[in-house]
Amino acid sequence: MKSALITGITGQDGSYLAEHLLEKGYEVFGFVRRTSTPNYWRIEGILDKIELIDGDLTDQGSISRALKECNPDEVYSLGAQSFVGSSFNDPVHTGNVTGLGVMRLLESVRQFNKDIRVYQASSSEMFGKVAETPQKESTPFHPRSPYGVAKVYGYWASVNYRESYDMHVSNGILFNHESPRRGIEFVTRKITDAVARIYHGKQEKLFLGNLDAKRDWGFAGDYVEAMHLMLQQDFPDDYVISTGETHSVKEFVELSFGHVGLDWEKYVEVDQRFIRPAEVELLLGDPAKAKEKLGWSAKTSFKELVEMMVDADLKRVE
Ligand code: NAP
Ligand code: G4F
Repeated sequence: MKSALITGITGQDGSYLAEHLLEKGYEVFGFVRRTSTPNYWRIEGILDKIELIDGDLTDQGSISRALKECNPDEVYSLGAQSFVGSSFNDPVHTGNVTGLGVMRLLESVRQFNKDIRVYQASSSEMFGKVAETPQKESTPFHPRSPYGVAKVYGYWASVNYRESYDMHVSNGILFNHESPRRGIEFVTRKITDAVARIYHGKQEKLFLGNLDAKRDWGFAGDYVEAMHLMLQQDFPDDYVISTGETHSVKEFVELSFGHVGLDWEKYVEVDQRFIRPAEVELLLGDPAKAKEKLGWSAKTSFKELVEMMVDADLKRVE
């Protein structure tokens, strides 16, 4: 039986990945930080099937101890301060967790057992002010936030450990992926939650920032399959994971309100508080390499994703 350690198991992707690996017969361990109130809502259904190990990505000793405790075949490095908006307010903390945290993990793996395969959760935010469209593995990086800068550090740390120590470390350059388990601060979930609350008479307005930003949005459940596939390859590599379609925030809004028969223009207002100091205007990924080498492609359409999220929030709010 194979085993895997997932950092960030309490997050959106960690929860889907844990379920996917359990289905594949893995023994699954999760690296979790202590919080005053446990936030296990996403992994509630599998708590009796996984083992949680305490630690924090800012604490090298805790990472090394976790590796010794579970001795995994694979490590999935998903733990991060992952919200771009907050990274402008806590840039140093974001750098410490999202950037240096990756280096700590890689170094602990190298010292403990360099044959452990590692997946690094890299991001399309690294492309930032995009040099070309669509973005592919060879597109130069130009991050536009402290989060993006930290992810570029984690990306190159991963490449460096692969080249220096011959370790099996792969970067998944994932474009935005969403689900009913998405954090409420991200724009998609903020919209679908508001649609449900407005529909049920519990909210009057939805305040948003830049409605013209475009993203390549996919479903998180599809994307975790690509993470696993990367670690099953003979050689480590870097892969863009995306749908190959881009849509604006406004389109997401229109479709979400339209799904419950509401006219979005009556409810949505632009609020300067949600405009970022620097914006990533357009992301569109080219997933050709993932399709060719991993046999992976996104299964869920944009419309299916929006409707899945609105329906889940309608049910929850009701
Ligand atoms: P998420 O829901 O925000 O989850 C982040 C996870 O990291 C949570 O489990 C969180 O734990 C954990 N974490 C935060 N700080 C930590 C620390 N100091 N020590 C240990 N764990 C810590 O993010 P996600 O959407 O699942 O994304 C997973 C990864 O993929 C992240 O690295 C993200 O940056 C990257 N990524 C995401 C997307 C996307 O569109 N979702 C796209 C590209 C890349 P708590 O529950 O305790 O907060
Ligand atoms: O949903 P967002 O906050 O996601 P963003 O910034 O694209 O980052 C997400 O995707 C990255 C992959 O590209 C991940 F690496 C990262 O961890 C995270 O998961 O914002 C999407 C867009 C932005 O252009 C933002 O300015 O929506 C725009 N937006 C407009 N109004 C808003 C709002 N974003 C948020 N969060 N809240 C708003 O009110």
